[in-house]
Amino acid sequence: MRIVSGIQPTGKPHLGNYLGAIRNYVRFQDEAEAAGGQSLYFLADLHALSQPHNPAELTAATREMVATLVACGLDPERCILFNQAQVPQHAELQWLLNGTARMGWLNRMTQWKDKAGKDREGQSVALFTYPVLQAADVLLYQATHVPVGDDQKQHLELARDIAQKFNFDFGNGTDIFTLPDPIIPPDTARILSLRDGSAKMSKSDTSDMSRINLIDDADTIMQKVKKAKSDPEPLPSDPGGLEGRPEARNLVGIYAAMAGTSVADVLRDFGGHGFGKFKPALGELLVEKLAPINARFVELVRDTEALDAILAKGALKARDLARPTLAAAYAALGLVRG
Ligand code: AQP
Repeated sequence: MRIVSGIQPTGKPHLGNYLGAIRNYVRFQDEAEAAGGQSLYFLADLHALSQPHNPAELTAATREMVATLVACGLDPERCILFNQAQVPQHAELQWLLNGTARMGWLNRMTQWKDKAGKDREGQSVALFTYPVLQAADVLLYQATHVPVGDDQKQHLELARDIAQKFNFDFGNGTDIFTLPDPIIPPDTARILSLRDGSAKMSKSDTSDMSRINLIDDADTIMQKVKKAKSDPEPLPSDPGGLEGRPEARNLVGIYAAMAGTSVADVLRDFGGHGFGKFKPALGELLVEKLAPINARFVELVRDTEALDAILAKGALKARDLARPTLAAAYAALGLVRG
């Protein structure tokens, strides 16, 4: 079992990242260890270059993201935690895979279409080739499983297509790359924006009110939940009644996920009550569950040297693991190296 996944150090990590991905990172750190495997988690700082960015903010956000991941339960002694920029093999393998990935495949990516919108000509090349770097990120380590939220499912399918074509074209009967399987949490694969029931909660949303940041203080969390978009109807008594009510379903789903219970159980307690009663309960639950993460983050983020040391140590291990696969890819392509 080799688990690999990444998160962009852009903006502040939020509840969607936590429930869709980070919580699974922690779970699979434990499972991989128990199975005698390994887990690798990286900060996708190279991916951050696909959008206009401020260099000083990227540096600060990278350290904040390490602190957040450790505060959420990743243990750098038990998993490999690093940033792409310190492992040049990611960018190298991307270039090798650029020869295999097809323009048509990339053109079909919904994230590219959504982010580029009508201005395709004005986008960076990096935004277009983003999924090829993402394929390199996981194929480089022969990942078997990749914990991600729903929005990354299509990119992972593309990584499998690239791996399959590369193996077929250049493998000479052997598999250079393992085909990775996504691990998508069944109930929290897509946490929605608090302001718009048709959009996912996202770091890049211009409104901070659209998301609960993992390091928001108690007052801010209560305020954001209170202002979250809902509807005037009371909550139903069973999950079927949430049909066609995306905001209500989202808030109830968040409650269930954070309480470690089912949507049906939450509705058993709150069915028939309006949001005037449900929202304060949800706010308090979030404050209670996020308080330890918040406290640990505040402690960790002060020590930038310790955070940099975590990344340097992780990068050393990642570079070692990446070497054989990259060498095999170079050789398969017939590239001569000394
Ligand atoms: N709303 C979400 N619900 C469930 N999972 C989510 N993920 C992201 N948003 C949700 C998962 O978190 C991991 C890291 O993804 P990311 O760094 O791309 O985070 P983001 O919030 O999506 O960041 P951006 O910069 O705001 O990107 P866009 O603009 O694409 O939304 C991934 O596993 C992701 O699935």
